[in-house]
Amino acid sequence: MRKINNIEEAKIEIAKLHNLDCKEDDVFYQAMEEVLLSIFPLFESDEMYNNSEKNGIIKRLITPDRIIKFKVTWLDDNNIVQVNTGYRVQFNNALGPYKGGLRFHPTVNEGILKFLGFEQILKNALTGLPLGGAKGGSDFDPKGKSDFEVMKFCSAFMKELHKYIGPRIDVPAGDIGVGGREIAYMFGTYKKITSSFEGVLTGKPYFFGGSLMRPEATGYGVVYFTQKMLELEGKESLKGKICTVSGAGNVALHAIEKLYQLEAIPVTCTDSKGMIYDARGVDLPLLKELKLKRRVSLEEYIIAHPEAEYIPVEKYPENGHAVWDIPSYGAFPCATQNELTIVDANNLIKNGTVSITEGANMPSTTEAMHKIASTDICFAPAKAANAGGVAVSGFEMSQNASMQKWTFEEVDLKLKATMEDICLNVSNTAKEYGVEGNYVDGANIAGFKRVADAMIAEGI
Ligand code: NDP
Ligand code: 2IT
Repeated sequence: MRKINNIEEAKIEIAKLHNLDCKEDDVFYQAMEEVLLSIFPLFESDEMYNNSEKNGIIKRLITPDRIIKFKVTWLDDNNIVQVNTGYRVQFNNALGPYKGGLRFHPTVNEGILKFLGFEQILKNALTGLPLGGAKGGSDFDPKGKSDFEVMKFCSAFMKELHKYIGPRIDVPAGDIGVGGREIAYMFGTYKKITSSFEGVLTGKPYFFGGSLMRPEATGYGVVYFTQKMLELEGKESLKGKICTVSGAGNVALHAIEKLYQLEAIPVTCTDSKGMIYDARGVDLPLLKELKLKRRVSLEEYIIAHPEAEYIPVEKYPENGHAVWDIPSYGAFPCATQNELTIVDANNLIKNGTVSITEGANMPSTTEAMHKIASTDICFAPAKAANAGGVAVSGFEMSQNASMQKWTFEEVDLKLKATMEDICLNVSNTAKEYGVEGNYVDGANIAGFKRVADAMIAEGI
């Protein structure tokens, strides 16, 4: 197998092989480039993928099946008509129905959803479940909206989206800005329009079709993956260790919860306005109250805990984030894309961090990832480490289809086994392709092979 000597060389080879259709500075390019660099050795070593010129496998993989874009009009509490844009990127269904979350955030655009949809294809492949890849959402900002406004928006959004989804076609779920409340409103509207009670969305509340443990699944899975990776790499477990976490939403808070259950000490969390550093360990019940119930800024944490530190975004280091300069054994970026920069990577290295696990989708910049890859830090990439959320979504689909309800313990056992299997598969694949310990390449190669094999077998 021919080794890539440097990234520039690989980029030139990839560009020669495939006429890539996107700009170098967007997030979709970033996600795609990372995957293509990882899988490049396959084109050198494997007869089937070698033929990629002929079977067009890369071009087919990086081109979404379809991008649906629609207008969403809704009435705010002042009876003013508001207009947002809705999207669903149905990327690839070689392995199963399109599957992936919906993001409601003012920054949402086609490029972000293409990057998320692309990542989702390989992530879903890694779970071993029959799931294709998709992503969707809207530039609607749920912040500061009343509950009634959120309901009206969700209902208007589903009035369009319902035309394109179905339990065997495309099954959306949550992501940033979309949790149980939003999924329930969308499910209610889908049911009214179609008169059909079916598993068309996952992440539903438990009392009408949701799976136990879906809210916890991504965060718990991130920690299960980390424990297994540390074990495989011969490092000490998380027990008794200081950990830093970013984000204060669904993924971050449940990662913190699992860290406490394993007797680690999570000392930070962040939101879009700033960071909390509580050296004794963050107060999880208070965080849940502030972020999941009251939906207010983290700044209120210090009203209850004046001895903790609050650092607003304006005081972060230039091009960096204060959270990644707090010394820790394990770091868990769980907020959003590109929240861990080269400045942050240098701080994590300087402070002797042992593991970095991506809970968010693509939280590390390309530069940061390359820097970390040149050290012996154990690095768990998002598409492997945060796959627990979509795995339990898959379990929810199974429960809905068979009209069954699994217990919390049953789902937890299956989640843990799934995360450990993914970790082993990724680690073994890395070994097989001569990049032992490189979980980024291992995840990209293992995910790609599963999807590519199905695409080639299914024909064009
Ligand atoms: P939530 O909406 O529950 O929480 C997001 C958190 O990140 C909030 O604390 C939010 O701050 C913060 N945040 C969002 N955008 C930014 C930004 N631009 N800058 C700084 N902070 C920001 O989302 P989730 O926890 O569900 O998602 C977090 C990450 O995990 C995303 O990358 C998502 O794609 C990924 N993910 C989610 C899964 C799931 O099952 N939910 C599954 C796999 C991955 P604030 O409170 O101020 O808004
Ligand atoms: O990024 C993700 O994996 C998710 N937002 C969850 C997708 C899902 O379908 O559960």
